[in-house]
Amino acid sequence: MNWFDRAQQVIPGGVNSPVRAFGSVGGEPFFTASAQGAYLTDTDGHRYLDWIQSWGAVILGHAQPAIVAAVQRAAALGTSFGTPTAAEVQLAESICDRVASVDKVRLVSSGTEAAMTAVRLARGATGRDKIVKFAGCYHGHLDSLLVAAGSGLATFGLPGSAGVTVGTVADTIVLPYNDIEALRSLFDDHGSAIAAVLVEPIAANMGLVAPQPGFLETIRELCTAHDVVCVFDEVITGFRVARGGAQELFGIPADLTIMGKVVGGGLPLAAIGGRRDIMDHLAPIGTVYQAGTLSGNPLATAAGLETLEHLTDAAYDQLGRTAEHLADSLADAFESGGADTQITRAGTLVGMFFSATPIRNYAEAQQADHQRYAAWFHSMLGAGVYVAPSGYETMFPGLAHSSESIEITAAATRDSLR
Ligand code: KE4
Repeated sequence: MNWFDRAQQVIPGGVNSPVRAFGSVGGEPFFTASAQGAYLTDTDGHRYLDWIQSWGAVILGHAQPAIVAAVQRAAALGTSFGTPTAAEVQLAESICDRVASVDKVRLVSSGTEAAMTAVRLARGATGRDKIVKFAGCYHGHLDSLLVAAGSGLATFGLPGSAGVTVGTVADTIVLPYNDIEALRSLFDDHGSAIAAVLVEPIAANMGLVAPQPGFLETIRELCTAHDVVCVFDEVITGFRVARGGAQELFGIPADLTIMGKVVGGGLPLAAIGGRRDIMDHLAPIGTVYQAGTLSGNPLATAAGLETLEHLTDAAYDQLGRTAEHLADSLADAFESGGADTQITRAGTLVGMFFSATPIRNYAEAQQADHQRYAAWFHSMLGAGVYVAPSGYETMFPGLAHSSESIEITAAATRDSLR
């Protein structure tokens, strides 16, 4: 059965999310039949060592027995009630316990929904309109953040997708990531009109790009000085790069935090959390409307609670060691093959670019050799190793990855370069 041919008859592009179609690297996507630990098995029975782990939504490894059991137990008690449940309270308490800057939490079903809520909430709480984001950062597919990465410094957003109106992005300002000067001059000119600055504290949607020293600190300083809501999008970094996410790793508190992926344990759950004085603007006690039929769903809260239970200090130590070992092994493998690459490790995330020079922002990420990346991707896939089907993504080392996983990956990389 060629599932891709069949899928394209009834699903646009044959996929339910564009990156899955292998458009950036070419070729046809495999269809996964099952997964276990660090491995995916496709409908033809091929096994792949999986460094994507559902784009970071899975961190304990696929089909982790405690997660499966927790979801099975919850399902047997009913799949959705549309009423409050104790598990939602327990998950919100667990998030507040981990992320120091989060006093209150609203659970939703996707990172996009959490980002959309953050934007509306920041505008409602401040009475201001402007939203600042950084080129190359992705916060989900909400209209107001689907803006083109403008050229030059502070550019007012231009629609980044068909169907997004000029008016929708007229209040969105796009800056280059890591550009402290552009940030300062924007605040000098427009500080009092800005509702929020949204940033991925470690950028992982333009490839992996770490914040330069002073970048996040300057965002924090300027937001405080101008009463602007500082929003960290920790959908990828949250509960992954440290127990309390990037905020703990860098020691910089946000005012609002967008969370997702890990906190849902692989089920549809995301969250917006932050300062009580901001969060209390949300309906039903505040005037900023937000809602969701499946928000705080019992299956997802069961998977999220079980996942956080397993993310102990020892787990973070292991994730850190795996990330360091993977980064070092990849660097050695590429160097041995004479390839100019930048291997980035930021917290427990590992990324790579085919580039002779470091990558600090989206414009530079676009200059990396993405054709060479595509060739690497396919030779790795042929060797049974699944890395991101785009050079603008990253690798997600998890608890199911072992030294053997890394040796297999390094050997396949050396072979791909020969
Ligand atoms: P979702 O709406 O896809 O759950 O979350 C959107 C989102 C928000 N913020 C950050 C930092 C994100 O990385 C994402 C989604 N990440 C992509 C992978 N880079 C999801 C993969 C996909 O689009 O299929």
